[in-house]
Formats: sequence, C-alpha cells, structure tokens
Amino acid sequence: MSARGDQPRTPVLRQEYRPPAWWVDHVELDFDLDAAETRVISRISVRRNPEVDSEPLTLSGANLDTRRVEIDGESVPFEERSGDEALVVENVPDRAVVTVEVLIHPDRNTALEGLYRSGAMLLTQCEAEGFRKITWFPDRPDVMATYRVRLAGDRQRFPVLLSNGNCVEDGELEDGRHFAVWDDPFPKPSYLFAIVAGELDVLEDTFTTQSGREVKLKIYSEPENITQLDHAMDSLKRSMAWDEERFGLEYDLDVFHVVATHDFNMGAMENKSLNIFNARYVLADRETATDADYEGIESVIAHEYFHNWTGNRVTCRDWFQLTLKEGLTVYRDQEFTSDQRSRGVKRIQDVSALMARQFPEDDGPMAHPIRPERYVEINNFYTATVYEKGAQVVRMYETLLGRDGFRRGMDLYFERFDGQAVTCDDFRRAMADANDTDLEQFERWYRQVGTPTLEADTRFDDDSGELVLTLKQHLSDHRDNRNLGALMIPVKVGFLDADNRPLPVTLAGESESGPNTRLLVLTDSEAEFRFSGLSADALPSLLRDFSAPVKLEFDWSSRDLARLAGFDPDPFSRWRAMRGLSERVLGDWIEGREDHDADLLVEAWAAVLDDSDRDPALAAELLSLPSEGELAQDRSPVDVDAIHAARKKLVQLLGRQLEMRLLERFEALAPSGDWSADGPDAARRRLRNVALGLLAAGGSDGADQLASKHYEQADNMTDRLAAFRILTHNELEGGDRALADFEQRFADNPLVMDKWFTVQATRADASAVDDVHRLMDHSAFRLNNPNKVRSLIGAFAMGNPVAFHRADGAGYRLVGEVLNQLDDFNPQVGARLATTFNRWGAYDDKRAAMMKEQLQKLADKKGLSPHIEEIVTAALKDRSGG
Ligand code: B3K
Ligand code: ZN
Repeated sequence: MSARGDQPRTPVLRQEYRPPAWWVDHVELDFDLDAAETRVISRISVRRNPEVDSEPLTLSGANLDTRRVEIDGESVPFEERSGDEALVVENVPDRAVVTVEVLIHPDRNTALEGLYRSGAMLLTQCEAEGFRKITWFPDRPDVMATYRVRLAGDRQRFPVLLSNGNCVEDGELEDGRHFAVWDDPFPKPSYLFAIVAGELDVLEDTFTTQSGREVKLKIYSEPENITQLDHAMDSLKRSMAWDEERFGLEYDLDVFHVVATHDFNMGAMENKSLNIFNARYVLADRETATDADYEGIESVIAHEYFHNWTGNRVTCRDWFQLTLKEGLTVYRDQEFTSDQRSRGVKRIQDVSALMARQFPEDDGPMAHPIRPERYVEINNFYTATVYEKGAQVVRMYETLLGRDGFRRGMDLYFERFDGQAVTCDDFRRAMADANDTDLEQFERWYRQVGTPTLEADTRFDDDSGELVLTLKQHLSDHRDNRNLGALMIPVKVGFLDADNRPLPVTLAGESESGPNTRLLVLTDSEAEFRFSGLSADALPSLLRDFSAPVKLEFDWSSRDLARLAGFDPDPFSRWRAMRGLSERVLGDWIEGREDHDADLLVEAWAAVLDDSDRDPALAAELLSLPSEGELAQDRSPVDVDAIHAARKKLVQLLGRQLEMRLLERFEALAPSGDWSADGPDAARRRLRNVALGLLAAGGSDGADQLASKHYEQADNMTDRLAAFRILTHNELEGGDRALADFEQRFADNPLVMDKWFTVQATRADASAVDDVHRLMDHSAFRLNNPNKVRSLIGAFAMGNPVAFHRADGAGYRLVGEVLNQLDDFNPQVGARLATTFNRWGAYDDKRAAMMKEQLQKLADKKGLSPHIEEIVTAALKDRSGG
C-alpha cells in the first residue's frame, strides 16, 4: 500500500470519464461523536468491476487522521501522511470488506464540508466531495451503495441522532451515552450521505401517499424556533402531493426529515430522507419573514424534496452531468410554484433572475456550457448556468414535446434508469424515444457556451400577400462553440392587430387559421417563416414565454414596445417590452443623449397602475426597472456614476409624474382583513410597497411620514422591511430611528439581522463602504458564518455598485481583504464572492487596475485554495471585460 501526496491541480475533463475499477455494494459506518474528535469506523464491501482493466483499490480522503486499515479483518500497513488525497490499497481480493478507522475534528472544520459543528449541533455536508473528509472512500457519484450507520454520543449533548433511511435500533450505553442505528435500503452515492446530532425540537406530521402508505414528516430546529416550522411543513405536504399528481412520483421511505441550521454554505441539501437546510429556507412567521421568504421556503422545500427522484433515485454518473439533476429539479420546482401561485408572474421572475445572474456568467471569464467540459474545483460549477439555464433547457423539451410528451419522457426516464447513475444524454434519449422523435441536434444545447443571439426581422411580401419572418441564430465567439452547428431553437410567436388584439398565426399554405401563439422551431442558422392573413402592420410578439434562453434582437419602435407592454396576452412579453422601453430611456441618459421615450414610459406605467387591481403581482413586476448591475452588463467601459444617476433620475421622474396615482394605490391597497401569507395578499403588499418606494424616490411631500408610519404600524416583516429600506435608501427623516429600532427589536434573530445588514450594505452611497467596515465589528456579525458574509459583504459587492466601485478603491480593498481571510477557512464561500471581480476589464483604466490588483494579490497568495485560484486565474486571463 502507498499513499500519494499533494497533486498539482490539473483540470478534470468530461471526456476522460472512466467507470470505476471497484464498486462498493454496502457501507457500514460507526460514529463515536464528539465535537472535538469523532471516531469513524467504516466497513465497505468492495467488488472489482470486471468490465475495466484491473487497478488497485483507490480511496479518496482529506484531512483524515488514519488509525487502522484492514482487508477482510487482516490489518495492512499504511503510511500516514498529512494532506493525502488518495489511499491506494494493493492486493485486494475481487470481493472484500475494507475496514478503516479515522479520527476527524468537527470543531476545526471551518469549511463546513464533511462533518462540522453548528452551534451545539454536529452535521454533515457531502456534496460534492465532502464524504472524503469523513472517511476513505471512492467518493464519486457513480459508486452507489446501501448504508447502515450507527451513531453513538452523549445523550445530553446529542439527544437527537439522525441519518438516512429508517431507524432500526436505538438504546442506552454506559456513561450517559446512547446510540441509534439507521438503515437506508436505497443504494446511493456518498454525496447523499448525512448525519445530524444535537439538541433539537421537532414538528411532526404525516402524509399519506397515493398508494396509501403513511409517511412520517419531521422538521427539526433549535427548540426556540419550533413555532416557525409550520409553513415549511405545509410546503412539504403540498410538494409531495404535487409530485404525485404531476409526475406520478411517490415518496419511498417511511420517514422524511428536514433539519434547519444556521451555518450552511448554500441553501439546502437533498440528502436521502434527511434534507439539511439553511435556516433561512425553513423558519418563518409573520413578524420575521417576508413574503419573498415565504415563497423562497416553499420553493426550496419543494426543490430538495423533488430531488428524491431527480437526483437521488436517478443520480449523476459524474459531476459533469450536474445539470441532469439540478436543471431538471429547478424546472420541477418552478413548475410547482407556477401551479401554486401565478404562472405568468413566476415566469417573469425566473427569466428576470436568469438575465440578472446567468447572462453575466455566459459573458464572463468562467463561461461554461450547462454541462461543463472541464473543472478544477467542482464546487465552482454550482452555477446559475448549470441550474437556471439548465432548467430553461429542460423547459425546451416540454415546449417541443408538449406537456404530455414531456411526461412520457419522464416516465420512460424513470423506467429505464431507476437506481442508476446516468448522463444528460440518457435523459435526452428517454425524451426522444418516448416521443418517437429525433433530438440529436438538441444535444448541442449541452455543449454551447454563452447566450446565443436570435436575430429577427419581418417584411411584407406584396406579391404573395404574406408576412415574412426571418430568424437567424448566432453563437458567441468561444473556442468550444467552433464547429458546433446550429441549435434547435423553439420560438413562440404571435401578432397584434392595429387595435392591439391578438391575431391567429397561420402559416402560408395552411387551410385553417392557426392559434394566437404559434411555436416555430428554428433548426438552421437562418430560416424564413411565411404567414398568411396578416397585414403589413401586424405587430410581432416574438419569443413569447421566453421559449428559449437566447438574446432576442428585433427592431421594435418605442411605441410598439409600449403597445406590447400594455396588451400582449403573454405576461412575459409584456414585461420584456416594458423593460425594453425603460432600457431605452436609461440608455439614452447614460450615454448622454436626449431621450425621446420617457413620456411614453410614464404613460405605460400609468396604464399599468390604473389596471393593477386585476393582477397586482403582475403589475408589480411590470413596474420594475433593471438594476444598476444589469445596466452595466452589456456596457464597456461601464460608467458606474452615469448608470446610477440615470436610474435615479428615472425613478424620481416616475415617482413625481405618477404621484397622485401612487398615493391612491398606496391607500387603496391598505390591508382590509387579517394578515395572511397567501399569494393575493402578498401581491397587494408588494405593489403597495412599490408605490411607497416610488413616492419616496420622487420626493413626494410627506413621503417620510408615510414611510415612518408604515414602519411603525407594520404587523409583518414584508412591510416593516420595505419601510426600513425605503427610509434608509432615500435617507428620509425617520431613517435613523427605524435603523435603531429594527436592530433592537431583532437583535436575537440572526436571520432578521441579516436583513438589517443587507439594507445598510446596499445604500447607494460611497459612504456605505465605511458602514460595512463598521458593521463587520458588530456583535451580530461573524466572518465564519456564510449567511453573514452573504448578507453584508456579498450584498455590498453584488448589490451596491456605487460603493463597491468607489473611485478610491476602498470597496475593492474591503472585498479583497475579506477574500484573503475567507480563503483560509471557507474557500467555497470565498470563491463565490471572488466572482465580483470578474468584469474588471470592463471598467475605466483606474478602476480596472485597482480591481486587477486585488485579483493579483490573491493569485500571489501562498497556499491559495483551488476554489479561489480557479476563479481569479480565469478572471486575470480575461482582459476583454466580458
Ligand atoms: N445539491 C445541493 C447543492 C450542493 C452544493 C455543493 N457545493 C443543493 C441543491 O441544489 O438542491
Ligand atoms: Zn438542487
């Protein structure tokens, strides 16, 4: 046996996938739990894979203090070296039980990966490669095994002992200790393994599946938060019912656990039957959670639950296939929310989030396909591209095959692959085979990099009397796109007549008139579509419902955008037209041109306000402006101050010109009955707060009193937070009072204090840098808590361009310094934050140089983590500014 030491970091390549030389059929784990030092004994039943060339058994491990290695009970000598990442065990018989004993140190685990401590609780996070921090193992997703886990620990400190599957035994031990044995009959990859130990309270309920089995549902939190679990429980039950109804998918074990923790690197984790959640996606009550929090909880609970089938029962063969489970599961949670709430509004929110977060990735130094070709650190690829763009790609199957066709594909996918680790190609073939159709060309969506452009043009052919639509597609100029060929792009189109009524869309040559929205499929780099029965002035509405993740280019007049914004039957198209119009006004101002469209925009907003009773949630979406970050996206060089000034001017203009209407809305939308978290009530609150925000920005007389009163009388967090933000961001009279009151009211609630930090970090003023510095010393702030880092530093770097890009570089230095520290103890969270320097090359020379300096400092740091190294190296190589 030998052990290999530190390997240079070379990228892993998708094309180099090889099946494992050894399978693991069964895993037995024995934990002797203690925060300072936990003893782990693993017995893994290995079996040589006859289908690949013989290789010694190679196990992955990190930071393990190895005490013993045995093959079939015979101890084998091993070399102990710190930093070892591979343990190569020679001469293992074709079938054997390998026993390993290691010591690990949860208390010292600041990266929050593997077994770590959060408050008094011990818990695990294994995806993607955290299991190797618990024991030596072939820690890759195509190695699937059944697990039996024995947990032992002090009964007082760890009254609750949980792992995956069913509890098959528990009991007392000597010295005040106790134990529990958990058995998970479903084979799973190691990344889905989990344990939790601690003093937790539980909310219990049951769900009866469609086949009549009763499932115990248990949601755990610290005892003081036990009253805040009802919404999560309700969301879970609705998710379970929805998955049966929509996809025929039933839960498969007798118990389902959710555990909330305050120290978590991301949102939540779908460990088999033991989902672990960031507390912010579990805990809610009226006083402390906003309507957006309620919706977030509902969708993350659903997402992790849905992973039980899309991710756990059918999992990924290798990490390049991540979008197989993530894109699909995001698509499923989006559908769930659409069915529970408003489909049109949800679509707008999802697409606008995609444009705000994923489009910049596609444009930046780390641009990658939804199925990446290479990675250094896989944790850097849990991106908006893999998740959100991946979900759009899944949605295109549904668009192309229809809802029933998509369901047939899903059914076949589970029929073929239940219990297996598979690929995106397997999924695509199931979709194709179930529908007896060819989806070979569709595969290119998994390989293309960047956001494709769809160029559209219309003309009227006088000879034939047909309206002709030309569509052309372009891929971005990336080396991986060379020789890829054309994509298969579903494009939903419609037309409005001169009175803004929808017209039937009939292709030339068809005898019957077509539907009002028509699906065209572009399969060549350019194609022409001819329509009959449309006059030359029919107004095209293109890419309805955002039927493909592309950038659409079409030369609408501002007047036409206003018409679409007001009358298109597709809510998404209305939103995009309204965005187009505001971007035009803002673009003119940013570039110092005179505008021609501001009046048109005011008129369009007035119309939305007048009509807002019908659908207040949609109205609130329509009355939104692109953020400063989004306005910076396609600009180079980015003029931070001009963008800020233009946006501010527009908000003021809208606030002033619409003052009477906004006041009327604010009064009319006042709550009439008891508070409820339901969609319609939340929508009214939302629109009301939009109105108040505009009034304040417009400098309306009395806006400060109105906002202060709104703050003081709020009986829920949505209104209180909105009022606090409006007071602070507009520097209104009463702002200081609200700031102090909010802090004092919620000092004991870390999730609400996160909001308090964010409001201050995002005040668009150069002095916010100093506030952030000061707040880092606040007693509620901890740099070793990811939620705190995100709510203060992340919010500052990503949501406050004016201060982050402060001319003297103070914003950059602050983030650079934080990154330097995070690199030492939580590189995963650090790497995310490091992407805020990605577009350094798009700024003026002075700013570019200062941002680059921060990147270079990190790059030069001795012992820099591979996580941050991968991000900064890519950023430094990229001078284009994206
Ligand atoms: N699968 C996890 C994410 C794991 C992230 C690892 N760095 C949560 C989710 O997507 O549901
Ligand atoms: Zn997921």
